[in-house]
Amino acid sequence: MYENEINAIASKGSNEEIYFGLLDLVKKAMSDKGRIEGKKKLYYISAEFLIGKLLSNNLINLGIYDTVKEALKKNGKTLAEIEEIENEPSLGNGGLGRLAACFLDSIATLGLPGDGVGLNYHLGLFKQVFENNLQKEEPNPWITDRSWLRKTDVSYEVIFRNQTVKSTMYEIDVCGYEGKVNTLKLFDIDSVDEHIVQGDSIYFDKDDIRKNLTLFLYPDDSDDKGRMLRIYQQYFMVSNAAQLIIAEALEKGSNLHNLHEYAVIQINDTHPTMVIPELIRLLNNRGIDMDEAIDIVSKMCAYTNHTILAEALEKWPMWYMEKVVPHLLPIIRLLDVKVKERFGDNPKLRIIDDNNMVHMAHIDIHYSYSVNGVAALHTDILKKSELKVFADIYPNKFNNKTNGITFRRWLLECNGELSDFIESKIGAGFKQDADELKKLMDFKGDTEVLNKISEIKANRKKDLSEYLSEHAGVNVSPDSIFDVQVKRLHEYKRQQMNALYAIYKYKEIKKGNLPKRPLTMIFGAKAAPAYTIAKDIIHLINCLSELINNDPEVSKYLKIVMLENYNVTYAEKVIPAADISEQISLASKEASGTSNMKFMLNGAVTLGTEDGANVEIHEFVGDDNIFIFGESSDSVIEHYAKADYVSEKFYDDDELISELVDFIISKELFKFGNKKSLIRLYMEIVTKDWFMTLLDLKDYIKVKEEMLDAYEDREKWQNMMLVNIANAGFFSSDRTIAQYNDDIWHLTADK
Ligand code: 26W
Repeated sequence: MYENEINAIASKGSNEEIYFGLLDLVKKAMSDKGRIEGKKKLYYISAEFLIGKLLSNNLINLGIYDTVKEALKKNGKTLAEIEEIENEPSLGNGGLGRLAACFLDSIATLGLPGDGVGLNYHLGLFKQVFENNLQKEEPNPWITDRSWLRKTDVSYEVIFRNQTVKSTMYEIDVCGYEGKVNTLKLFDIDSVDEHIVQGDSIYFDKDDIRKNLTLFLYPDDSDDKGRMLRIYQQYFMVSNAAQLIIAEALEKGSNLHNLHEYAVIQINDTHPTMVIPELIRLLNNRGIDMDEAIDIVSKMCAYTNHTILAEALEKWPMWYMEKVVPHLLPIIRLLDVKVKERFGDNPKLRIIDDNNMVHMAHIDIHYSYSVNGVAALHTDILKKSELKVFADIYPNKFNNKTNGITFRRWLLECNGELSDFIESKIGAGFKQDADELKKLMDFKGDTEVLNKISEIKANRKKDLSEYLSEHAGVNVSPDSIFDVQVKRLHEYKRQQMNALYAIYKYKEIKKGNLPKRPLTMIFGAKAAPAYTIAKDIIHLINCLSELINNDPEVSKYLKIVMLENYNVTYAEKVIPAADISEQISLASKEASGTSNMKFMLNGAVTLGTEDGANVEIHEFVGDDNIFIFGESSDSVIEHYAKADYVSEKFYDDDELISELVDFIISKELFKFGNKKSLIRLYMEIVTKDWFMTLLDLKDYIKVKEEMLDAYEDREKWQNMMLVNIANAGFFSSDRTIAQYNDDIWHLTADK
């Protein structure tokens, strides 16, 4: 299909001409496919959609990827160099945003009518640059004149306390794998002005909503103005969503009393919560009485919880909402009163607490018909502890939907060689039915297959090494073990524990205890701009990297790489090249994790705690094909309950621990670093360590050493790789979405 057009485009002179030629062709091809239609439609509302670059993904889903690659090859080009032209939109932080993108792919692939709804942030989250080993945030513009974004003439009025703004809706087509098309709808206002941003920083005047509303994702919320702007953004997002939902349903013949037969809303974390009172308000304005409006909306909404960290469960002061969206307050108060009428005045169940804070998750739980966690352990913890009071009164609302990833991007696209090899062994069926990967288990012990898998891994490691030497100015040996931790920076994810391991290894090498094989430790992480300790951890890793990589005695055996501005594009290069997948969060804190699934699918072996989806990965691959360490979630939860974890005791009582932690404030490291930052981090670990790094540190070192030894038994390791790939099928987002649809959405497409 499209062969003549593709050949003509591929023979154009410049990469730019080729890229834009393909862009136009793909957009046309997608419009030829037609939309997925159905009476009832899903609206997946999310503050984040971390969609990554789209060219390759769209080519794969349209079935013209190989044709394009061939045509380019004939002209001496590669798709990778053409795709360099495309900007990656940074419309998310990490897991939650990337999950939303994987879900859109699977929803379209399963042929279900469902659109994403979010915001068109002009400058994204931020672009991370390192200066003096410190993280600096710069704007990350991504919108260009010709792109995947399509301006529509859909526009709504959104009412704030002191002004009314007009929105503009943009669309990006989302093509299913060999399927039809849904859309991602991103709302914006025309008056946004990127010039109000000060130079190369992320600072801007937070007062002028018309100019700043959709500038950045999560603008700094360390002051009232920043937090207020978030409420402006959230309300803008959901008011547009609500008006869109009503307009589309009316067009399909709804009388609004039956709106729930036309629309279902998945609320992605608490950020879109205000869609509940907003929809109630709009229905009420159209003549539906309050009780009925509440009933209709409750039958339309389903809520996904992505974290049990208290600081992420949003609570907004009433007076903020009063200032931004006063018209929602009567409804929120009414929702609160109704809770009291039904369940008595239980402070744990209330929407508005004694301090006049509005608990967004409580609105979601009371007024949605489904509440789900994102991995078995996470949902269990929600039901048994964090949200127990709610699970007791609404036992049937709670359900689990273990996260998944799209295999189109995370195997077919990022590791075509592995995908092709798998196909040559078990056929192409796994592309539609990921469970078929199980057939690979027949090849356990088959030397030819194992060697090939290992050779493909070596190829990805070479690719990454070349990329890093060209783009990051660092040389790493593809023969070393690639040990990778890439994820948002947060203390609970414990990048600091991995950094303490680097210190351990450095000291061992200095002592003459040389490893059997060199180790390359790769990190990638952005820290939230106002999260000081997270930035200190980045600083530590950068300082260690400078110290170790420039020490001729040590760098033969150990290298530390901190990727600058880790994003989806980087992930696609790093994950296929990994030998070790670091999933070392404090048990009970990582809701699911999704990079753990991507690593597994690409034949890396997990080094992890029994946390999030690691638990399910462990169950699938068995004890022999994963390296587990650390205290269980039950005992961690007990430590918190009893408040009996004292990091200082671990520091005082254990010589190795204190030696490693002390290195953070050593003269060696001060040479490369900022003393204030390193001392602050040191103090945090010794006197606070809220996420219990020192609790698991020694077990972590022990198991990591065992893992490095295991790598030397090449055949055993290769079998582990195979078992991991073969058992990754469950973690396809096609499975996750099929479960959402069977249990929650109940969508069917028109034939
Ligand atoms: C209130 C602002 C805010 C915004 C975003 C707080 C926290 C966030 C996180 C970035 C949310 C997030 O990404 N959670 C992750 O969601 C993934 C998908 O379900 C899970 O796999 C991760 O475990 C979870 O941390």
